Amino acid sequence: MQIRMKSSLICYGLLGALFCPALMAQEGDSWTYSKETPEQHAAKMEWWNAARFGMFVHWGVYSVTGGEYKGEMPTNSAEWMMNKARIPIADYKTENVDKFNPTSFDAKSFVLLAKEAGMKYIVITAKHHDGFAMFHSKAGPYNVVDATPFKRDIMMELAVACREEGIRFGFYYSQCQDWHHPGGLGNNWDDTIERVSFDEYVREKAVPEARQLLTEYGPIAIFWWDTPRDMSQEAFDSLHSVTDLQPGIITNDRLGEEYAGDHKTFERQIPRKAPVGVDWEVCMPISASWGYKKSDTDFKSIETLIRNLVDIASKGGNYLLNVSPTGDGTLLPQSTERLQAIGRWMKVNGESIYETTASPFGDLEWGRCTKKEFARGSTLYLHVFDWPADGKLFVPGLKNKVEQAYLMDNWNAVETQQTEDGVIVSLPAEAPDEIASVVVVKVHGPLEVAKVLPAPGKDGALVLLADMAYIHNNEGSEQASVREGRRGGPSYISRWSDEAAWVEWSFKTDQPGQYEVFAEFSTEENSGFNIGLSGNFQPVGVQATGGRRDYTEKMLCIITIDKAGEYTLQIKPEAGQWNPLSLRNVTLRKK
Ligand code: JFZ
Repeated sequence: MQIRMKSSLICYGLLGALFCPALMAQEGDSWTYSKETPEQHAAKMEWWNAARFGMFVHWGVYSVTGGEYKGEMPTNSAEWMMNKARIPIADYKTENVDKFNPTSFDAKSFVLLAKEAGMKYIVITAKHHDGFAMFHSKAGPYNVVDATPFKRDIMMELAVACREEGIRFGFYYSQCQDWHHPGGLGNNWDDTIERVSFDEYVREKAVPEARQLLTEYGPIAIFWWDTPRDMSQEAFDSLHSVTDLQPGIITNDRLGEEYAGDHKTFERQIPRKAPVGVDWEVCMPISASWGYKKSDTDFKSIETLIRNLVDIASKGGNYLLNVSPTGDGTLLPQSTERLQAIGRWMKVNGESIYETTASPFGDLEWGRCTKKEFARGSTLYLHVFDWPADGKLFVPGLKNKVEQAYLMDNWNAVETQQTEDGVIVSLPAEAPDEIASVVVVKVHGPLEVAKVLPAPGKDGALVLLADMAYIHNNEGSEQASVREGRRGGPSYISRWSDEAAWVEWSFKTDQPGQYEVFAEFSTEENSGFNIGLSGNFQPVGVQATGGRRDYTEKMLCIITIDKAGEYTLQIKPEAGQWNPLSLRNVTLRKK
């Protein structure tokens, strides 16, 4: 387990002075407290990183009514129903708890479906914010065995089935929000509650329940905390230490604020660029809601789901795909069909996902890439989303000698041609798979990939797009970042309010001479910054374009390039003159 602290001050506050000698310095002023050596940590994460694909399950008494309360459907994810509809604890009991009887639930077939989909682990809501335990809690009778007509310990049945089927099993547990216990956070609508302290709730319920889940349910692979809130040192420590009961357990980063856990959690969104230096996971519901919601028909297409999995794997992360059992304990056919379709794809192509690491390339026009590195060579898995019409697939910058190339689907060999700029793979006319066809390329020796720099086109114009920029963010500042354009529009750099944040692009040119520098941007106020070519800066001022969404293209300055070669173009805010820009691109046009 790792805890990352922004500064030693916070570390004293959170961990107590006693623990501080155990802290190891990191770059800057952030700190790490770890009970494991980096080697132990890496070994522990090995299965998780090899897995790449897991099932998330949001299931609770809210599922009975499919997010509906007295004919009303609050506009939110169904597991938030009690909160959004401000349902009194007593009503939630009669409307939902008393009616929870999922008689069609079968743990074995549920786990087999995850396995069929190619998922290697399951993380399920043992207790969500509503405070209801989906296991036979010893901390109180508000649980599936003691309070519902179903009377079966669902977590135990799943733990057993997972163990039998070789699927790793983990618990989601809402440790801070608990809308039922009088000390839990979040319930501000039920005035019948006679409040006790949060620490008392942690002592009486959260810690005992977590301890029970980690001692009575066999090997638990993952503990997935959620919605961290400020808490006392004692509360934090007592929750934190519970997971030590399962050696090798993996925890996410949502126990407390500033707590890094073993992996980073991205929610609903896939990061544009591969996060570096962390293990990470994207959790995402298969439809719109996490918990089963009757009105939710917004199921992601099979294409989106498979390409998401590939996209995430190509950036070195895991996909935790959420499904939502209904009140009878089954999944809707929309979910089942999708899981089975992913499973069919994984049966053929799983080798290109499991045990792979991130792509060695930048953005690829036709799709994604994953890789495996071995002692004497490497395997590249080219995931082709857009099958080339001319049958030529270009792998930019690949220098290694290709030893073998074939289609994953049918093992048919394909021809490759080595060029100065990369490798060209000759493909048959028909894509083996409409969604993602995998071309396996085995190369000799350690991977050698030349970075491919943007260069002027035939018309002498060099376009530097927002998503090609390297953004330098000052630690702790509001982070300038590349954002996806609205409705497929061009990406742009946004939230660039910090004067200390700056951006740069590398490019190459074989056409020396003078270039006019244009930018497409928007800004609400006049702004001043500096443009530099490999360190030579000149000041530039621009006028307000109207609003944040009013983009304009303006010439900013002229730069001179004496000789062919590689260069970096930098834009740095001018202190005192800077007002945030939204920047779509910078274009150099040869005069
Ligand atoms: C939380 C829960 O409130 C929600 O019901 C669901 O269980 C989900 C997986 O997790 O919701 C969050 C938590 C964190 C963020 C957004 C929603 N976040 O960091 O953006």
